[in-house]
Amino acid sequence: MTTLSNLPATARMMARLEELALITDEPGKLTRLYLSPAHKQAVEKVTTWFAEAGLSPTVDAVGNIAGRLEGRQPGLPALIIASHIDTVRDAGKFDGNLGVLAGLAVIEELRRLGDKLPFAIEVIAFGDEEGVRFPVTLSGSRAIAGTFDMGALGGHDEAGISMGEAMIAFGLDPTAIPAIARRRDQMLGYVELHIEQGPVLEGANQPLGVVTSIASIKRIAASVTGEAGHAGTVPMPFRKDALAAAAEMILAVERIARETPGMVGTVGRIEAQPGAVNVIPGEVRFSLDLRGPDDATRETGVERVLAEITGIATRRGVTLSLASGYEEKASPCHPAIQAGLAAAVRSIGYEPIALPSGAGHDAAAFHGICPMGMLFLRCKGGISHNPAESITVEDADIALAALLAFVRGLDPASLAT
Ligand code: HGY
Ligand code: MN
Ligand code: MN
Repeated sequence: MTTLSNLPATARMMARLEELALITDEPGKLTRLYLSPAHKQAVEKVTTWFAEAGLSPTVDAVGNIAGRLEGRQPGLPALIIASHIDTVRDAGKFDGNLGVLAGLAVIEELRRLGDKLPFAIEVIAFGDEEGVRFPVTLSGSRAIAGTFDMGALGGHDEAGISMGEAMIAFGLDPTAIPAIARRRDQMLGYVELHIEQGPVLEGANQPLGVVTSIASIKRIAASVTGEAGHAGTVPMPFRKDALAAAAEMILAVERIARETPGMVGTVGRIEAQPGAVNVIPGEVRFSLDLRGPDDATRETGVERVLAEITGIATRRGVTLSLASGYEEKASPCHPAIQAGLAAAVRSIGYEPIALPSGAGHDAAAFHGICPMGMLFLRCKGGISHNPAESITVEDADIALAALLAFVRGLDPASLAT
């Protein structure tokens, strides 16, 4: 069983993860949103690491960092090993960042071993997987996959800054985005190492999982308009309390998701205006994140939620308006990549657990574009999107060994279908 624990690769990766985790927009917690000052600093740091590894890194028009290790001949189709370096607010240090630095570590090991593969490797650090700042997400991975929607440049953040304006302020040229797309013949496939962000691997007492499919996701921005009023003088029957209405809607989301096998529903953000203790809230905005293991489950669940919250609005005499945001169909992982990852996990002495991903990932942007797959690593308590997110160095070691074994064992012909 070849592990890397006696090699600097794992230790160096863990040290880099700690270093990257210090680059934040919010001192005292890890928050690194797309095109923020912290994202800029992180791009500089990761670009330096890619350059030190001899990857001639470039930063493209959406802020992706791409480095390339040539195969036996220059210009061969590339296996993309990637993930994201943006985070949610008050994030853990491994979500996304682990996949980028593991790709870098694998390339450093290949160079140390002197391996020349029958394909190139591109390691890419995407900057907008979380979609926390702007209404869309997967901006970086979709640009590489050739599916970036230029209309997304008009989406605004909470400060009213559009994505296009933020790109220009970051030093990027949005007009150059279409040129980022890789041609299909340049992409052999896509593989991403990511923490599981759930309890399955821990429950199975196994360090690694092979993802079967990535969740079907729909995000909607909801706003409820009632009537602001005096908290002391408006009798209850006369109220059009936007926050009380939103609260009933949120409980309906929870109930429908609980009743629907495999579905999850989350209201992660809510704001009430005018936000004074003695004023009946007149306006409430909240986020809806609805998911299912397949499109049918998710779409049925979304229909039920929208019907129910519309009914609540009517009954309460408030107005509900909905703005559709990010949507991603379920993305099954390529069988040959699943098989290759499972064989690699077995080759280092572990049992690969096949499991779906409830989380969205950049990998989903490559579904239908090129063969795509994901390797999951166990994380403590399945906790993620939380500063308590953690992995062990032993598991990181095992993940690197598996990813390296996958890459070294990959037959490009197996991905030709
Ligand atoms: O929301 C997600 O599932 C991912 O973490 N962006
Ligand atoms: Mn992630
Ligand atoms: Mn995440």
